[in-house]
Amino acid sequence: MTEQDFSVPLEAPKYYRPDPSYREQSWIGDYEEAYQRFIADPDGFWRERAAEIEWFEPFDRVMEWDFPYARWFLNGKLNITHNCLDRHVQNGRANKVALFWRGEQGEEKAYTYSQLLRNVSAFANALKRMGVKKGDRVCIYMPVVPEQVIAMLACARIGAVHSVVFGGFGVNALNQRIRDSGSKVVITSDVSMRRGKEIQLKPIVEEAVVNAPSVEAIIVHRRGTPMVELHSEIELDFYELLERESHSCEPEVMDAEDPLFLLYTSGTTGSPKGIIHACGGYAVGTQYTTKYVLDVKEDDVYWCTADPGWITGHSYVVYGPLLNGATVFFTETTPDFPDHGIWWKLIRDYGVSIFYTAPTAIRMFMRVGEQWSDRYDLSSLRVLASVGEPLNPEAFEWFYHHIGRDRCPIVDTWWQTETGMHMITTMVGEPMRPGFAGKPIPGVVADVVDMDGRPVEAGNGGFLAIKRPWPSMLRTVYNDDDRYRKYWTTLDNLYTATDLAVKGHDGNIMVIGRADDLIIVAGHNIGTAEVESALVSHEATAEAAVIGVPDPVKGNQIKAFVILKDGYTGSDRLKSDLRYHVRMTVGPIAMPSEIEFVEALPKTRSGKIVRRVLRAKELGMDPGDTSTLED
Ligand code: 6R9
Repeated sequence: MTEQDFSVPLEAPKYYRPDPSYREQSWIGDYEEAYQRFIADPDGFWRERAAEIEWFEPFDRVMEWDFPYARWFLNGKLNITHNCLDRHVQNGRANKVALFWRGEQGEEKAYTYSQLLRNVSAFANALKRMGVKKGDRVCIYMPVVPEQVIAMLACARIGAVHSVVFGGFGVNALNQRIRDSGSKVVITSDVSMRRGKEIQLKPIVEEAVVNAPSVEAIIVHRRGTPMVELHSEIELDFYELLERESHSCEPEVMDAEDPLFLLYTSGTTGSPKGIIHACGGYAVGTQYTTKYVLDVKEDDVYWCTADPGWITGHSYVVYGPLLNGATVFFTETTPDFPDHGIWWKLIRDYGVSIFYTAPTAIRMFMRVGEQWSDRYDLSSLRVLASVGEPLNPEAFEWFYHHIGRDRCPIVDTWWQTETGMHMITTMVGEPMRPGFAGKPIPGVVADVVDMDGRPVEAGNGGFLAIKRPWPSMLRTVYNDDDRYRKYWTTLDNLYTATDLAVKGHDGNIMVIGRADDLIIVAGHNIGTAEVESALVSHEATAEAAVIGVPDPVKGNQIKAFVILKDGYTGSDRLKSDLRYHVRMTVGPIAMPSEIEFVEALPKTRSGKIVRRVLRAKELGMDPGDTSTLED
């Protein structure tokens, strides 16, 4: 890739500036100052962050770097659940609500910190009694219910390594993950709820364990009506187990480098990778970023819409907020059921003050129109945040005006399953530039580099790379250390997962998307996200995906799939409008040669468009494994 392949739009950058009170009252304060303090003494910076959690035994060194392996907080001993639960119970938060949960049918549950601790301890005792020991893998395959969080924390309490599999995956995906991890126990629910219907999970588990000899028991959280029967010898009831146990369980003393969990990434090619995170570094990284990036305060009601089955749910529904003693709201409710106003109603009803969601959800709300959110008083909101995909400027503006009501900062957080915590963002209180995620957070050294790992000039594009280890980085890929090493060897000793990005003249970074989402047209590299963003900025477009289709002259040409907003109908006239619009926004080289209007786009369950499937369909090829896609 040459440095001229990307360019920042030529117009003067547009910034949104939060009220100065945000910066004054934020945990981070002045970003530049905080960043310089980190650069002056990186180990000292992380030592201070590590002092914000409790250690059973202090560590004797902050970090040891033996390329490409880093060890953090050496010989420190801790348990993350002591920090998520006991510590708060002992320090005046015993009766503070830790979890507010709301089901699809309107049912509600709340757990105070002391109630959550008692449940986690009892379930941890049950796992122990079944013979689950430190280091054993436990697969958790559940819907978004409090029992899922209890199961995760109970594993962490006794040092078992949880492997959460998103409850929307099918038999093959689940089987592959159970076998790769060698899970000893599978914890599931009989059903999950989706738009008023019960989806049976238990039959999926039954099939997925058939050729998984490591599985000794299946624990079923029974919630459907009528109550499902437990058949085989190895099936046990979640609450029967929990209720006969004592409510106190000493946390296992974990070394900082012991594995905390593994989580499989939704790779676009190859088998899924089991990303391993370590106890100490992950606790420090998620505690730090939840506090300083999302600016969580004592009285906040915090809602992150991710499923705990993804890394965002691990770090920013479960561990990060609980490490900070926050009140977490979460729900099984999809954003369109019973209608498109439900999320805004929940924000109003629970007084949510920090709201963290994904661009795909925001674009869906844009598509149905702001009449749904306009109905609700959203004045409790203080901070908005986004993750998962580039937040294109149109989605930024919509989120800012219609949800934040021109008042709340938007924190667009770039990070990955592999990074465990936020890496690049615009800190609360700093000027926001739509389309740009922002700058590396204090603690992170990142840059946009060329193929040889050399920083590109401002205004140019390249690979997003991390130059210094960080505490919550992945430690390896389970059973596949070669794939771990590849993260560090692709770009000459820097970490990359080949996201493409552009470095702005103001130091802000615009993330374009994964390099495999790149189309080369007549020798020019064109990021699919750039073209899609242009299409979405047209008034008629709700969502768009583009792919490369082979062309004898140009190598590739661009084909676009477009979902129109309600009220627009596809016509040839509109097609040429859209092509002209892309030509004017990105340039003639990015102009799609073909546009097809569609009703839906293939997406992963976490909302990422899977262009590979569109491409395969277009070219009449086998789309490969589609078991991980949305219906
Ligand atoms: C946290 C998460 C990681 C990939 C990442 C990038 C994309 C995530 C983004 C973003 C632009 C953001 N991504 N956040 N792109 N702006 N704010 O999503 O983890 O599921 O592992 O995906 O998602 O391409 O490399 P994960």
